[in-house]
Amino acid sequence: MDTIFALSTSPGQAGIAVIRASGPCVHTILQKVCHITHPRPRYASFASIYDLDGEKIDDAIVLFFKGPNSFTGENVVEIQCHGSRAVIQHLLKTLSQIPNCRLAEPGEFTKRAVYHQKMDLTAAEGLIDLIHAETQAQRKWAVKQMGGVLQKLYDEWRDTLIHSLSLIEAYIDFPEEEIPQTYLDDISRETQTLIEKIESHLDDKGRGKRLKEGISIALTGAPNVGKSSLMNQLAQKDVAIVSSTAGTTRDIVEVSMDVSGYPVTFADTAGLREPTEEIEAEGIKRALHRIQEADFVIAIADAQSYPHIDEATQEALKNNPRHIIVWNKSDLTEKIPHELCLCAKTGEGLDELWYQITSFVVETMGTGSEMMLTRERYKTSLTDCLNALKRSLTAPALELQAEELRLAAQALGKITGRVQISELFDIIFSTFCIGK
Ligand SMILES: Nc1nc2c(ncn2[C@@H]2O[C@H](COP(=O)(O)OP(=O)(O)OP(=O)(O)O)[C@@H](O)[C@H]2O)c(=O)[nH]1
Ligand SMILES: [Mg+2]
Repeated sequence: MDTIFALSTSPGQAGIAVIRASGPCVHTILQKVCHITHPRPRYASFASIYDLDGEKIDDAIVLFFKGPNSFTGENVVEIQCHGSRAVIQHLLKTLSQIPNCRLAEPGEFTKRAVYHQKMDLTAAEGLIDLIHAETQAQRKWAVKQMGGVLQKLYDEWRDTLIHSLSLIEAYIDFPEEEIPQTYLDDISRETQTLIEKIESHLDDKGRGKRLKEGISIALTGAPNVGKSSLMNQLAQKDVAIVSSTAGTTRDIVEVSMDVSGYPVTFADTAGLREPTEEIEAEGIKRALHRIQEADFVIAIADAQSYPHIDEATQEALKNNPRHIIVWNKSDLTEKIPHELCLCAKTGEGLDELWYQITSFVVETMGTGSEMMLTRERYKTSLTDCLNALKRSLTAPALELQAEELRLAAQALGKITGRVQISELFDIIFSTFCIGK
């Protein structure tokens, strides 16, 4: 097996850069580059590092991890050198000159960790998510997944299945003995319980998807009511063009924000009306689509026309029951009691709107203790498992029941990587960055 190496910190200038290598040539690297012949595992050594011609590259801190007690399960060395482009470039070039050493592919360190059973696939995916986490809720769930919550759950379910399966198979192997009815009843009961558990687990109300992709909130209303002005207030920057010309916004303008730790994408859209020309018509078409797809819609109306809301907006809101109405331009009229009023020009009333937005987000995402299904592949395999379990309940023969239970166990094993699935490995690890 090759020894792989990569820059594990982000490229570019920095105080310190970490270059990591894993594989059988780690000792050669320690000797030839760090001039260390007897590395002490897990101890930081201050060492000068050299290229293969003996020219000093830099001073560094060198850490050696002896396999299997390392991230990848192999021998690993981490070189913490100074983070200049020149140092990094020269060190990487030097490592590439050592026979059987090559630059790692994206995610290859973690891939090796999975191969050496340091973690399962769900934990590895938790790690990918942790690296990409931008909000606190994303970080919290990623840490949990990396810690093995999903693995534990799926392994438990798989063990139950394998237990049932082994009971049945014992009787298949000895057909002269009839399987006692109480065994069959127990297996059916266990299968039924598992079906219920998986069904409730699968129904995560889209939380996992939203945690990963963001909760989508769309702004809508007639032209000129102040959607773009409100967008700029929410974003606290000038992201959308504001003008007194009706029909200014055409393209969807998106801004991603962190709301109570959750990722939220706000979308400013074209004002709804009978379009005056082709481009506006396209803008409105996109707006209507976004309103329909959004998790939550903020409809803006002009406080001066209270309580009238234009037809087009009313029509659009029928397609999305999760919406609130905000009366804007409150500075131009008397206060309207019991309504959410706003002045998007000055930001007055924004606190109340933020309160409503935050409440929606927190309600949608739950208390934080729920399981999240952040990947489609989990859902696909869980559904396969569920279907096989259901089929097993009505299987006309013991052999067929066993086959369905085997398929169900395999589907669960596919999530954690308990079965041989090298093509799946490639898909998952290609989304990593190099050096992890
Ligand atoms: N007085 C007052 N004027 C506002 C307020 N909010 C927006 N406006 C003005 O209303 C006009 C339209 O604002 P926009 O934010 O561009 O409205 P819009 O809904 O995005 O309009 P379209 O993109 O054309 O659909 C601008 O002249 C804004 O300055 C407000 O609260 N009070
Ligand atoms: Mg606009």
